Amino acid sequence: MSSTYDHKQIEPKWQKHWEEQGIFHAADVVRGKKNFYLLVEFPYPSGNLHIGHWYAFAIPDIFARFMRMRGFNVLFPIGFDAFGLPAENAALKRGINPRTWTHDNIEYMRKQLRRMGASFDWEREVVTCEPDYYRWTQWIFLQFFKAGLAYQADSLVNWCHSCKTVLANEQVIDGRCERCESAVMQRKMKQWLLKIKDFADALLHDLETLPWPEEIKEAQRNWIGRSEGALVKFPISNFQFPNKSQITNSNLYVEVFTTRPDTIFGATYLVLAPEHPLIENLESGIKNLEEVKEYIERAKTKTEMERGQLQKEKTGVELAGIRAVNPATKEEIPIWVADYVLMGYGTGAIMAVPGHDARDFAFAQEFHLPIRKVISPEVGANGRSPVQGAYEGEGAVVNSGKFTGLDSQTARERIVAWLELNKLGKRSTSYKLRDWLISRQRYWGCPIPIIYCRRCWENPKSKIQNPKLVGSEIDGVMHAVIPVPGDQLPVELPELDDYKPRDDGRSPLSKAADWVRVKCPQCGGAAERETDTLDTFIDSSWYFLRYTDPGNEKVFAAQEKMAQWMPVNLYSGGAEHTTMHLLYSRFWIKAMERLKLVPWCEPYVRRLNRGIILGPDGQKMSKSHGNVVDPDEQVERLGADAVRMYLAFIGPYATVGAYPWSMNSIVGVRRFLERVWMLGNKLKTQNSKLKTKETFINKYPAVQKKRLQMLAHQTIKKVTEDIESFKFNTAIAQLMTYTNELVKADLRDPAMRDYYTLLIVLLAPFAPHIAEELWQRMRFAHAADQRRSNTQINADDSENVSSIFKEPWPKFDPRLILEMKVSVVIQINGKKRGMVEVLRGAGEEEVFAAVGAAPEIQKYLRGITVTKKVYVKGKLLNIVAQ
Ligand code: ANZ
Ligand code: ZN
Repeated sequence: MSSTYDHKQIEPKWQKHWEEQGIFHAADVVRGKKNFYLLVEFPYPSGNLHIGHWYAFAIPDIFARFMRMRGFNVLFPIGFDAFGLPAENAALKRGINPRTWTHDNIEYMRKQLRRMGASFDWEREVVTCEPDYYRWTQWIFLQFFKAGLAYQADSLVNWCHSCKTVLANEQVIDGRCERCESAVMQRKMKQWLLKIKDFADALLHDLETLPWPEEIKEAQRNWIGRSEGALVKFPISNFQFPNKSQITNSNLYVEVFTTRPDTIFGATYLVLAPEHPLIENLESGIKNLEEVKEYIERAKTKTEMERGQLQKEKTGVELAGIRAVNPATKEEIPIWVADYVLMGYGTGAIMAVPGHDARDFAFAQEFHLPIRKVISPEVGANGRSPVQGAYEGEGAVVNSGKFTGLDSQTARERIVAWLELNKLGKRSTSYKLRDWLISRQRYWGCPIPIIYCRRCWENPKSKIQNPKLVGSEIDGVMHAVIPVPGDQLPVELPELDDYKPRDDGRSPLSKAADWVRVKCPQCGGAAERETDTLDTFIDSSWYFLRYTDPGNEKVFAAQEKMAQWMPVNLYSGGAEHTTMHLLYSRFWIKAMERLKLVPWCEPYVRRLNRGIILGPDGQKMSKSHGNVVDPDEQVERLGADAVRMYLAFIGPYATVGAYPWSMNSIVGVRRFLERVWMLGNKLKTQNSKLKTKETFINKYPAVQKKRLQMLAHQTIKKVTEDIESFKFNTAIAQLMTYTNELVKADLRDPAMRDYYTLLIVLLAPFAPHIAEELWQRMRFAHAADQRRSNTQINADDSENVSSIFKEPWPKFDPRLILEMKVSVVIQINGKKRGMVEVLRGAGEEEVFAAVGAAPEIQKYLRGITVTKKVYVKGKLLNIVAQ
């Protein structure tokens, strides 16, 4: 047996062993064990694992292994989120079939993932582009459709003229196409949507029950963006029309949404979004129609993001000849069209109160519109002071008729009551959240299982048979929208010669004429398939259910199987998924729950967002910066264990930080593993030299023995608690301290073997391969010793316990833990910034790691680079940084 640490030899060996033994396969039920479902966001099969993947998978693996050793039956699955644009782009660029491209990438990544030594249950792998998976994606979609939760509507989409394609929001960078950089236009197209807005209140309400980090919850709240306010009607009083009073009493009005009805007396003009349908109705009365139309055309070139920005210069055009009446002041006010008002929010129209809204103020100044002050910051002020900017706060109501003198909150209530009484308005809630646009004019996605039949629409009987039958216009002709029957699922993606979207924006699937033409499942006549595919966020909205029952061909997952594992105990992923993926999948499960397809209304109990790993230069890793660290190279040189352990050491995992990669530090971690290895070697030789008890006792004072015992128990406690709270970095620091003490101790002590075994067991979740190797060697050495001393060894023992990961996690004895901590003063550039608690005898590394776990000190290091550290043992660490 070789006595040098050779990761190239041991890592593949144990990976093979674990897989052959099926050690990480999760049975649904294990007697006497609780189930624990640890989910990581499954990767997109881009074709090559980068350091980010390692951070995403190898670090949660620490927790998976730890939980197993603690006696849980752990499900730690993996799969591939395999539909999406890059496959299609590769197909377009290099002429490869997207399916081939995806499968090749998956194949390669499976190998890479295995080399990571993560304890995935490969038997449950889920791949979303496989028909046996997307069959159920289609099936669930159809349940939503039948329940009215999926519908079609004309929607604005981002359109790139030169690529002739619809772009996802994330493909639009600063208003330009991510690929060809030409300006993106907004274009109206018929799209499929899901009614996520119906669930906005439930999504907000249930968020409060989740023990998630507050910043994630806050981000979701903001995304949903619930605002309470009122809808108010402003009648149009166009004196161009013959009879003014008739018009005023007609139902021609502009309805606005406002959160500040208390400011209605200050509404000096109205603003419509350029897409507002009323503009078309008013055309005959608009004197400057040409100018208005031009403005509306120009607005199409801007994305909503740009339009909504406060700093943006204000543009707009008045609807000359048309005016509205402010129902509170009875004054006639102008109506403008401006792109800072968005069609998708509220009613797409606002009452502008330039005295109290910053954007309205900027606009009014630009176009010399009247600004009237109706709220005064101090209660009792007269409101006649000159206007300087917009006052957006609460205060005393002024210049507001019978409401003058009230405080703004009370006025808000009274004015809404008055509006309701006069049928001019009503209380209302608006949400920033839009219904989820799910159709994509793309090839590489899950086909939408819908068939359009003209005959069924035109046949009067079909509406009698199915009163809920919906129609859809295709090229000016109405068709019945018919779901593909369950026994005809999946609707498989056809092969194509050309994956490019069509010039008219329609999906490339529409080119597969034979596939599009289909017999109507209802009337048997000639019908055609929907050619759009589903947003890939749908594929990832339920994959975690499929992991519980991946092979099922009868249902998406059996209720009993889901009941064993769901809801997910812990979901670890990237901060970039805080709003979209997490919100979409929460909605998806709520919709399934409404349809009684699942019994719970939240999919994930706990959520953890990790940070990111930067290049060695502190910049985001990217090919153009030349700072990309290739994990395969690192594994080759230093081993998977060193890479994993270094990433665990780099910073607290549950904090969304950005950690620069350091070559020195990973080498430091590797040295630590070598030290652990060498200690094992020394221990073996020392043990065999040990002859009598007497010689040992003489050389090894009892005090020191006691100290080591305390440290051992302290270490169990610290490592256990730190892993539980995802502070893997400080757990590792503790293991380093412990190892240092073991190296210094008298190796001839028979107890040393136990202390060393403890080290290996505690190390196992972090560096599983080396730990397994050392542990197996100890076992054999132990067995050999026992044989030498003629003790009978249990033959079963060596067969059953075939892995360190079947060992129980050690327990500590609190009585043996004396206060062994010291407080070290931390200075940064000579200034005291706080204290950290470390174990007596801790080295500079451990103290510095403790600083990393102390945000109140860490914040002083943000943005500066540590150049030097001066450590006075157990007392002071001075960090020199620039
Ligand atoms: C009058 C007013 C007076 C407003 C005032 C604000 C302050 P939040 O809080 O984000 O919900 N608004 C309404 N619909 C809009 C749209 N489609 N595009 C752009 N702005 C819109 O914002 C609600 C406020 O945003 C509404 O209340 C409205 O302006 C504006 F002192 O009405 B407010
Ligand atoms: Zn039909």
